[in-house]
Amino acid sequence: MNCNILGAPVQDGAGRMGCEMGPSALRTAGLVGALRDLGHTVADLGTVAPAPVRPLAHGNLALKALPEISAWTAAIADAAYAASADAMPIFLGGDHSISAGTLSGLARRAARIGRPLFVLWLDAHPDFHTLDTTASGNLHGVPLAYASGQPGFHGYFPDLPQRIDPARVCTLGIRSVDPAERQALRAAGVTVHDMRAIDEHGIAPLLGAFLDRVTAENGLLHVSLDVDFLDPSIAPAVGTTVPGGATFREAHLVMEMLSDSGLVSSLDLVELNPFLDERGRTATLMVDLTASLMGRRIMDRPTRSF
Ligand code: B3U
Ligand code: MN
Ligand code: MN
Repeated sequence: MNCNILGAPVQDGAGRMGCEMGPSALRTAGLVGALRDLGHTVADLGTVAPAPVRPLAHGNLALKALPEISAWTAAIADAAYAASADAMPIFLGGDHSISAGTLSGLARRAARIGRPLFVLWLDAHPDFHTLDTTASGNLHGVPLAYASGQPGFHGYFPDLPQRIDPARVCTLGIRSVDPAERQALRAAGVTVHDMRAIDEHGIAPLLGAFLDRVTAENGLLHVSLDVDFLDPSIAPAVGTTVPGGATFREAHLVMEMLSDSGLVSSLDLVELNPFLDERGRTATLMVDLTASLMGRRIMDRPTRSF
């Protein structure tokens, strides 16, 4: 496969500094080499250049860095559209606000190709706040709501060329949801597989059912992997740790099933804060998970295993 690597060193959407170093840490942990070892052709396209910032005032006074994130969203959307023309883009965050841009650009690409875009959101949080409902004001909490066309972004974030149908979004690993998000997720029809669902059913059947839906509609599949999907004991390098996350084995199984499916057309690696890491172990784990998604296996398997 041809892969395009693109750095998006955004940190203003998170509550603390450090995600700006995420692309460097993922490169240092050997992302490009791991992909090449698996036989992929990799182009490192470098770093998205930020768009010019213009002043923006909003009634929600808690909002932080609205002009900056709005500008990044425009720049990243254009870069994502371009990077998805001829290869599988892998976006290196940066906090999760970069996905406002990646999803926007990829939705535009999917519409151009004429195929539906599905999204698998691997995260402790659904990131389904609007500019009006976020209490923390951290804009890494809004990208999924923005990209799926929830109200209140017009005039503040770039108008979407194409929205993502929330019925084609599946969130997995969820364990921290604010009341306004809970209501909005239900109304929009987003599939939410929280940790309880994973405990009750196991992660494989939940993911398998979603992949069957993508297959049935011949969809493209974007995967957005937030470090805090993982349990903090294996992935400490994130500003918003929530206990009870995906285990090492669950996370690799998800990646292997995604690889087997052959459906994944783009990937975000987000929220890595190298300042909080322990000798690079979280960055290394993110690279290893990407390798599993891109075909690394313990043993060959003859057929799809779910
Ligand atoms: N929902 C909370 C917490 C949060 C969302 N995304 C992250 N944290 N990483 C908020 O601030 O919007
Ligand atoms: Mn997130
Ligand atoms: Mn999160």
